[in-house]
Amino acid sequence: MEKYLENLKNIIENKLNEYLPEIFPEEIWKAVRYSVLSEGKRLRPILVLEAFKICTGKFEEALPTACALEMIHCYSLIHDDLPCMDNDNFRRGKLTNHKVFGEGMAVLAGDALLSYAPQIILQKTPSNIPKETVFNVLNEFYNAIGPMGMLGGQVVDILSENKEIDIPTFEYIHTHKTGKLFEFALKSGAMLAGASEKKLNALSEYGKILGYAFQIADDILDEISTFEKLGKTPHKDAKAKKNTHTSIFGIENSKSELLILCDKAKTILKLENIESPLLCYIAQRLTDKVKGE
Ligand code: GRG
Repeated sequence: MEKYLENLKNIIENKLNEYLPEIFPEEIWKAVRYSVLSEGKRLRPILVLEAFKICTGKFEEALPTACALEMIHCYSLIHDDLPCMDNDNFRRGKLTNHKVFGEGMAVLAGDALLSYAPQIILQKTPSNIPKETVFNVLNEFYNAIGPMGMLGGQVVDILSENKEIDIPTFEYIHTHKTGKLFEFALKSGAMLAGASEKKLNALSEYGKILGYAFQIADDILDEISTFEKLGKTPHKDAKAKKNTHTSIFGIENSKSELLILCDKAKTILKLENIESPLLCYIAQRLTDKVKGE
């Protein structure tokens, strides 16, 4: 399975390289390429491809949407690392974008990705996918990344710093800031494939739960892991007095919740007869990763 994941990762990275030009003004593309082509797991685009593959047996036609989603993820990382947000010096084992290119260029690199990613979906999705489907995917894309989605989660996260928050607010932050991109990954793959409503809903639900579980795992790893393994500075959440799953529920409860969510994600697939060793493996690996620390 790891070999299969590595192969998908290479395919995505080659496409990202192809989609990101090195043209005038060179400095912006240099900054964009620095972050996008750095060593990420490419989990979100892999999920787009897998959802499409579950429904059609192939994945190539979903590559533009998969790459666009990775570009949005990279924009969020670049902006999140800025001094006005999380103020991080390292990401993916390298200096953050603003540390290399300056704050102004890092803001613009994020903006460039935000405006360029939807064009990739529009321009590169093969013409055998109906235009109406592409339109609907784009609509979901904007829902997932904007004020109804990831950006909304980030807003509430910032407003909640150094404050005690209730559980619904905490869940809103996690399900939006992190969860919405995961949900979109599965949903868009299914939509592009013309999946039945039942299958689409089941895959979206898996994505939603996996996204929440992923953030819990990230919170746990921030407490217990190291710079070498994370590629970024650990223990930052506690220092910034952030509301994390572990700070609210305690590390052992977070670990139990993670297990429950990953089992739930796998059960959803089983109930809908969705055969995907990869989706089961991804949910399983998330829990194993935390156990292995
Ligand atoms: C700037 C609008 C805006 C939003 C920023 C999502 C987000 C909000 C910021 C990203 C930073 C962050 C800590 C997000 C939580 C999700 C998360 C754990 C991201 C890291 O994802 P990985 O582990 O990273 O998939 P790689 O590097 O492997 O791609």
